[in-house]
Amino acid sequence: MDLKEIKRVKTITKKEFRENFFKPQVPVVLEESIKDWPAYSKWNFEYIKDKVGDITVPLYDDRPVDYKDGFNEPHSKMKMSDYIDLLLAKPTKYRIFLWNLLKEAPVLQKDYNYPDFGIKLMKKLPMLFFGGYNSHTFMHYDIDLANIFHFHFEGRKECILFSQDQTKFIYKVPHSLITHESIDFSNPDYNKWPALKKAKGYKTHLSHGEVLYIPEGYWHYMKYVSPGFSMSLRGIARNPVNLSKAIYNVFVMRHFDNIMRRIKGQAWIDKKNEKAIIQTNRQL
Ligand SMILES: O=C(O)CCC(=O)C(=O)O
Ligand SMILES: [Fe+2]
Repeated sequence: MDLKEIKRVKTITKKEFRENFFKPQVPVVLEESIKDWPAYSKWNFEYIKDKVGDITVPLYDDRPVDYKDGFNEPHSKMKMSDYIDLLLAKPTKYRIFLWNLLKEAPVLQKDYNYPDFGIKLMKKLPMLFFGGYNSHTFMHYDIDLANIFHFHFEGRKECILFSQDQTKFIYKVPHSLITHESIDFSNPDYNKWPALKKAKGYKTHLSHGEVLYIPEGYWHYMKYVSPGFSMSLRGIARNPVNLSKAIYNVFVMRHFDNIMRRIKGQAWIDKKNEKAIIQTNRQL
């Protein structure tokens, strides 16, 4: 993989953001754009425990997709305070994924705002993500192919991104939003996954208070180098091709995949994984 370091700036104006990053759809890290948020100084594990420790949270690990699971169905549940204690005590694969802050933890709302980077953000979908030492979020793109602003708190996180035009090289699983789940994007085995050598993407490491702009529909893989959490805010996809893919994913793909899991069971999942390899190796 040819991974370029993502460009970093301290702060940015609306105009600079639109011209240099949003219009050309290039990722960027904003190092000091949320220093005025209460969250910047307050958000750490102790604070989250204190504010929302009693809430039960859905947890995901990195087990392979199983036909018995629904699309994005959680693998376990725990009280937030117990989960944070676990994160701090030892490595765990359990992650919180796409936890809607507005619905589940509205007291945290007063700690951030919707920054004006020159694109409209969806106010109903502030999402939180947590992970333990060395855990990772599989390489995926979001179902709505949104523009994502990913605000990171606590610890360090490794991020690898690919635009949609790299899809042919990264072993996408058909009828899904993920790549083949056996690939370790932090340290890929090119003998097993030779097409990855052709993939061109981006990488960075995020620290507390940094914001990563992920252009619309970009593939993203995140690895928690140390325990931490992040919040994502999103702006609707503007490119008509991305917008139509988003509509297809939400209204067709997701339901079709669920139906096929019910009818064909594990054979459906195995077949898709096999196809990911055959179709991608054709690029060689
Ligand atoms: O950081 C994570 O665990 C995943 C983040 C993500 O997928 C997103 O912001 O869309
Ligand atoms: Fe995502």
